[in-house]
Amino acid sequence: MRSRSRFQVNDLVYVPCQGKAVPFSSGVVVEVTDQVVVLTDDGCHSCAPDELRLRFDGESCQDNTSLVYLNDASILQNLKARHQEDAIYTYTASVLLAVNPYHNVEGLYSQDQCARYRGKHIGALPPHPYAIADAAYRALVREHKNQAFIISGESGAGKTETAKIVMQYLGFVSGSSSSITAQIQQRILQAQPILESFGNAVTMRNNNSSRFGKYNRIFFDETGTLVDAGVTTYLLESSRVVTHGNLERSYHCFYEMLSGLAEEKLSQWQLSREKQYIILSSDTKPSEVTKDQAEYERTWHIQFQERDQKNFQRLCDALRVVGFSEEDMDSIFQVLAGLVHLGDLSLAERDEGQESSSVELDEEILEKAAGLLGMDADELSSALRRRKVRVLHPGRESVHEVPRTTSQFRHALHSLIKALYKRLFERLVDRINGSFQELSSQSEDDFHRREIGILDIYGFERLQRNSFEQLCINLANERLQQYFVENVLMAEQDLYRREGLPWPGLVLPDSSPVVSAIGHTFRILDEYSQQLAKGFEKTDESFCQKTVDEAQKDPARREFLRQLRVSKRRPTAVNEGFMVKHYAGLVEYNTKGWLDKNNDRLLPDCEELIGSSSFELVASLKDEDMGKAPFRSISKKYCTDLENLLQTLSSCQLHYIRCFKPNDFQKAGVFDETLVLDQIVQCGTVELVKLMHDGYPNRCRFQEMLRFRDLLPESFQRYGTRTFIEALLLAYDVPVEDWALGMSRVFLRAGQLKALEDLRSAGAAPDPEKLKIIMRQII
Ligand code: AD9
Ligand code: MG
Repeated sequence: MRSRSRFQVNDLVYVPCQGKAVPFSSGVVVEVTDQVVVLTDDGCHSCAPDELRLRFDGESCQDNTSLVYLNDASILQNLKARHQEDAIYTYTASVLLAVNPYHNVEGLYSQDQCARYRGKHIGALPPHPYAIADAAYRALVREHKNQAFIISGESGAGKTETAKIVMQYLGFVSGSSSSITAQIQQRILQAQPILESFGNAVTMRNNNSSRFGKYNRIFFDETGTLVDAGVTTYLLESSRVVTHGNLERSYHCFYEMLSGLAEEKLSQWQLSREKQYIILSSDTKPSEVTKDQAEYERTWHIQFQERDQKNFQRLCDALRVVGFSEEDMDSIFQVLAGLVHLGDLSLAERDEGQESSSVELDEEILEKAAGLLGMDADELSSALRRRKVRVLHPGRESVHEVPRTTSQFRHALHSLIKALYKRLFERLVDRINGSFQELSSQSEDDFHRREIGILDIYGFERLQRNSFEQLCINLANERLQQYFVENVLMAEQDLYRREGLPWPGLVLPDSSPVVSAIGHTFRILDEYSQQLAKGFEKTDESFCQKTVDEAQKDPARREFLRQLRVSKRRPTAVNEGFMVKHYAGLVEYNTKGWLDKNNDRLLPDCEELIGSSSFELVASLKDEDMGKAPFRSISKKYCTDLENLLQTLSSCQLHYIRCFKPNDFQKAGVFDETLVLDQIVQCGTVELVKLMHDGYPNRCRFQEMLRFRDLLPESFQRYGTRTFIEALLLAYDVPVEDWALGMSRVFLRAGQLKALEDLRSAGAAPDPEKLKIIMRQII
C-alpha cells in the first residue's frame, strides 16, 4: 500500500482550470518531479501537487463520505451526476445537500412518500428531507429533545421550498384525529402563503425570493402530537417597497391585489389594473427608457399576471383559515391601496429629477392617499413638505416650519411608506402567532412540550454592491457557521462513540475575531447614527473612517476588517467602505446611507400622522414606544434577535440542509459547475470535509464492503460481514492505523478505499500463507 499524499504516474486527477467554463478538467499524471505533469484533453499541464485532486470514476454515491476520494472536485462531480438523474438529495455525513431541480420531480413528495419514510433509518431509503424530518421527530418523541433544522443556501437555492417540505412531513407524522391538531396543522401550512405574499418578491435571482428571515416553530406534547406553533421573522427588506432594481418587483401582495381584486373594490379604492404605479414599476426614469425597453418591461410584467391572480385567491383563502375576517382583509388591502397612491406623490420629483427648494404635490393623488389612510390631506402634505425646527431662546422655545428640499421630501415620503409597510408586515406575523395561541390555549399541559424549529434564512451574500443589510446577513451566517462546525463535529464525535472508536480530537476554525470586528462596527454605527439623529454633523464617511481606524488598532481584529484598497476598477472611494474577511471569502461593503438605515425611528411629523389617523388599522400601527429619543438602533435589535435565535438553537439537536442553486437562469437540467463549486465552498461543506480528513473521511456500511468479496477466497464469505472486512484489510496489509471497525461501518483514512478499488479492478489475490495466519487469528 502506498502513502496517502503523493502522486504517482497514471494516477487519475482533477486539474483546476482558470478562465474556463468548468472549474476542473480531468487528466492523468504522466510525470512526477517537484511538479506533477498532467495530461488532459487540451495537452500537458505542469501543476503544484497542492492544486491537484485525486479522481475516481465510479458510480455516484448517496453519501459523499462513501466517495473514494473526498474532495471538492469529487463532491461536485457527484452532485452533478445525481442532478442529471433527478436525484437531487445527497448526504455528506449528517448534512443533507439539496440541488434545486427547477422542475417538479415526479413522485418525490406525496403522502405515500411520507408513509414510506416513516420510521425508517437514515440511509435505508434514498436521501430526502423526509428522512431527516422523520429522524428529528423520532428523537423528539423518544428522547424528549428539541430539534431544529437549519436550511441555508443562496437566493434561489430552494430554502423556502425545502422548509415547506419538512413542515409537510412533520404535519403528516404528528397528526392526530383531534380537530384542534388538524386546525393548527392547517394554519401552519396556510401561514406560509401569507408570509410569501407580503414578504417575497420577484428578484433577478428568484421569482419568489423571500426578503426576510424566518424561524418556524412547531410544538408537540409528550406523545408527539402537534399542539402549538409560532413564527419569528427577521429583517424584512423594507426599502423594496419604495425602490427596486430593473426587472425586479416590489412585494407580491401589491400585484396580487391589483390582479385579483373585484372591480367594485378597485373602484372603491380608486385603483386601476392598467396604471403603472411608481412604487410598483421599475426604478428608471421614464425619460431614460427607450420604447423597446418599455415594451419589454410591459410584457415582462405580464408573465406574472396569471400567477398573481391565482395567488390572490390563495392569499385570501389563507387569511381566512388563519382567522382574518372579511373586514380585516378589506382593511389590509385598503392600506396597501393607500401606499400605492402615496408612492405616486413622488412623481413630480421623478420627472424633473432635480433639486428644488419647494415641492408641489398632485392634489388628486394626495386626496386619494390621505383618504385611504385616514389622514387629513393638509396635514399629510404639510408633514411631507415642511419640517418643524425648534429654536431655543433664553427662557422659551419657538417652532418654525422650514420647507423640505426635493430630496428631503422624498426621504420623508419613502420613510413613511416603508414604516407603514414594515409595521403592517409585523402586524400580520403577530396575528398569525395569535391565531395559533387561540387554538393552543384549549390544549392542556404546556409544561412538557417540546419543539421542532425550521430556520429558513438568507445565506451568505456577496453581491456587486454590499450594504448594511448584507453585513447583517453575513453576521448571521458567520454565527451559524460556527454553530455548524461545532455541531457537526459533535455529531461526528457522537458517531465515533456509537461506533465505539477513539476520538481523534479535531481542531476547529474560530469565528470570534470576525464576529467581534462586526460587533465593534455596529457599536460605532450606533454612536454615529445617534449623534446624527440628535442633529450633530456626522457622515457615512466619518463613520467608515472611524470603523477602519479602530479595527486597525486591535491586533486580533486587524486582519478581519480592513480599508478598501485604491483601485481604478473600484467605483467606491476608500472612505466609502471597508472589507471584511468572512469564512466564505472577502466581501467589500459600501457604507453609503448606513447612519440613516440603522435608525428605526420615523420622522416625528410622520409618526404623528400615523398616530392620529382616523382609520383604525393605520392608527394601530403607530410606534408604541413613543419615547423622546430620536434614535432606535436597527442593528442592535437585529443582533439581539440573532442571539435569541442562537439561544433557542442551543437547546436543540440540529439538522442541516444545504441548498444549492444549479444555474443563474432558474432553468431545469442546467448544472453550472463553477457556480455550484462556489456554493460548496461557501456553505462550509469543504470545511466539513477538511475536518473529517483529520479523522476517517470514508465510512462505508458493512453491506457496501461486500463489493470487494472477490478479493478473498469464497470460504471467507461464511463468516459474517464484519469478520470478512477485518480479514480483507489484514490480508492486503492496510496499515492498522488507517482503518477502524465500528458497529455498523468501517472507517477508512484518505486513500485506502481507492487502494481497495485498485486491487479489485486488478483482480488481486492475497498471499495464501498470510490467509492461514489470519484465519487462525480472527476466526
Ligand atoms: V431566497 O433566498 O428566498 O431568494 P430560496 O428560498 O432559497 O431563495 P426557493 O425555495 O424560493 O429559494 O426556490 C426557488 C424556486 O426554485 C422555487 O420557486 C421553485 O420554482 C424551485 N424549487 C426549489 N426547490 C424545489 C424542489 N425541491 N422541487 C422543485 C423547486 N422546484
Ligand atoms: Mg426563500
